[in-house]
Amino acid sequence: MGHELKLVTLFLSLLSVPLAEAAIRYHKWEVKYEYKSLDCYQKLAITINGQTPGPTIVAEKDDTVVVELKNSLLTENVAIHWHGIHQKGTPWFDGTAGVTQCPIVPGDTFVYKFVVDRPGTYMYHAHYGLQRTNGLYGMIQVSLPPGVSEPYTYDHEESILLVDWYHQSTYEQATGLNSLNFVWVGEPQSLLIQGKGMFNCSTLAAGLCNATNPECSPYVMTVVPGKTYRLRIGSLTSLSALSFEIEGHNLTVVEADGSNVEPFVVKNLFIYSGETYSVLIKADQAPTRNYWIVSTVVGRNRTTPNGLGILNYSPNNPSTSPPTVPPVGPAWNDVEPRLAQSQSIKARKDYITRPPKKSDRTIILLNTQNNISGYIRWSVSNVSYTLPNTPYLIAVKDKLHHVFNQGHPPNDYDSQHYDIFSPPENPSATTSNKIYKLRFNSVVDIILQNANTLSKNTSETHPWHLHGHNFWVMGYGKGKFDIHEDPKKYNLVDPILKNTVSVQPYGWTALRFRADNPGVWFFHCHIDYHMFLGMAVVFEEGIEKLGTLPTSIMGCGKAKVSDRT
Ligand SMILES: *[C@@H]1O[C@H](CO)[C@@H](O)[C@H](O)[C@H]1NC(C)=O
Ligand SMILES: *[C@@H]1O[C@H](CO)[C@@H](O)[C@H](O)[C@H]1NC(C)=O
Ligand SMILES: *[C@@H]1O[C@H](CO)[C@@H](O)[C@H](O)[C@H]1NC(C)=O
Ligand SMILES: *[C@@H]1O[C@H](CO)[C@@H](O)[C@H](O)[C@H]1NC(C)=O
Ligand SMILES: *[C@@H]1O[C@H](CO)[C@@H](O)[C@H](O)[C@H]1NC(C)=O
Ligand SMILES: *[C@@H]1O[C@H](CO)[C@@H](O)[C@H](O)[C@H]1NC(C)=O
Ligand SMILES: *[C@@H]1O[C@H](CO)[C@@H](O)[C@H](O)[C@H]1NC(C)=O
Ligand SMILES: [Cu+2]
Repeated sequence: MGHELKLVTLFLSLLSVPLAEAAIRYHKWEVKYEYKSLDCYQKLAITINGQTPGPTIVAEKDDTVVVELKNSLLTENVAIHWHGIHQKGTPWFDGTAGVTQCPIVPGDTFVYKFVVDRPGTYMYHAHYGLQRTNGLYGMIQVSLPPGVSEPYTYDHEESILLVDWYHQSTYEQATGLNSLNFVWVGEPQSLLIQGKGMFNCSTLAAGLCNATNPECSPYVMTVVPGKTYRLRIGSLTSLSALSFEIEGHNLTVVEADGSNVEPFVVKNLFIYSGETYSVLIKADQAPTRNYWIVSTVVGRNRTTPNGLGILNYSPNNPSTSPPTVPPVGPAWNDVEPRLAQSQSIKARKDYITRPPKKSDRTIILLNTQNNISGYIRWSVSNVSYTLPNTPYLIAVKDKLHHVFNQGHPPNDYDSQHYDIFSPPENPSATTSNKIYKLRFNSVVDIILQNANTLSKNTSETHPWHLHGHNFWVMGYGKGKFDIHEDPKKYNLVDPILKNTVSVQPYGWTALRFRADNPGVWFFHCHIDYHMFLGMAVVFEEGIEKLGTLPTSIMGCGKAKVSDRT
């Protein structure tokens, strides 16, 4: 289980004078359902080799990661996405069912093989239906080769994956969301820190919830006084935006989605689903006691109790609860500090990659909800997204034009007249699986324009994640984007390169990226339930540059292996 072979291959590097080595990081995973009591409440969770979160993939820049994945879910397909890994030259291993591959059927083994070409903190997670919500996820740490160092120093590092946790099964959730009698999933029951939480079992009848189950205990991070720690923090929540803090310790933000950040100090880190950060903490507080590690829901009127962990200063002592009342976290509805923190994330001096000064194309994506013949959907510029059952990568490459809607999705909604502060006037959007074709190597601007949902005075926060690329975050604003004035305020000097970014209620966020990665790429809200309800688009670029597709990604819809041999 989880064993790792290091097959070393040598190649001559032009940059470092001697020989550099790139290794193959081999993992053999079995994915299956198991009963777990992660927050004391027993429910089925999806595990990798018995664990959730799954094993952390540790690699060095330019290593090849190989994951041999066996689907032992018995009655469910699976696919795993390598979040933040660009898959240059291997778009078929992006792991997005319906976009880049057919899902892996029960009993089958699928081999993912890709190069991790940039150092940083990344993640992996299921990308099939609502499967991620069941615990199929983990972290990827890509370090620099020996002899090369980060522009900051630390003594130790630790990965912390933050999620929210529901007691209801995803089958019930999916059915409720997809019914004429719409049933919303509500707020999560718990927040887990590195897979651990503490639900208050005394609110439930005895039986399934058992606070003395040894599996259920708070996450503990043990520190040595005086040392500096790099925390690689990732969020894969299904719904919640979070605030993360460690009582009595400031966090120095140094990395975001794999890019070096001009360091800044915060008391609490706001983190949206799909984002990763590295923060430095110094164990410089009184070592005679322990401190709370806290995650808190923000952006929604929370009912979920804070997730609690323990920073343990006494390596030889039991991890006792701190003597204090845990910090309550920031107010859920105060957007200002969240926006301010997003805006303070800039590329680190000496590590700046400047964006092109102009883009070739601008696509405005209006974020709202629609009511399609009684079905509640999220929509993007008046389209609720659906996935075809023949993956796009195969359909586009093989010119199977009949398997998805042809033509262009909207480049804009009616941005002149649309009232973003009111529920949609005509809420009957269309469903479609059309895709955006981007000219290879062109520079594309995306404006995420947030608007009112179907309910009065309501606009939600959405973290958007782009597969296959990083984008520059050009700017954030409030209200309606002004296509003539706002681009003048773009940050052309030191914008950060990220793969996930949030758009705040009634606000906009502008992104720029170069369409230079041949393949078909998902761009979607990283809230699982929003994506499930249509909050997504797909980009295609340079597919003619790709060689033969591997047959292992085929075998569903009209993607038949037999057609190609
Ligand atoms: C757990 O719930 C019970 C019953 O509602 C309540 O009395 C108790 O204070 C709760 N405990 C905590 C730690 O919140
Ligand atoms: C709770 O778990 C403990 C330890 O596993 C066990 O001894 C106890 O019987 C369980 N209680 C219930 C109500 O299941
Ligand atoms: C955290 O930073 C604030 C603002 O810079 C400072 O006032 C405070 O003393 C710092 N706290 C600790 C524990 O270092
Ligand atoms: C948040 O929820 C609480 C409890 O349901 C409610 O009393 C309060 O009015 C809500 N706040 C807002 C701003 O909607
Ligand atoms: C959606 O539309 C149906 C009519 O087709 C209506 O009965 C229902 O109330 C609407 N729901 C919402 C949330 O607007
Ligand atoms: C959205 O689509 C519906 C149905 O096709 C149409 O009636 C409506 O005008 C469209 N709204 C906008 C803002 O484009
Ligand atoms: C929505 O906000 C406006 C302006 O703040 C207010 O006048 C109105 O009463 C609010 N409506 C609801 C349903 O809360
Ligand atoms: Cu969303």
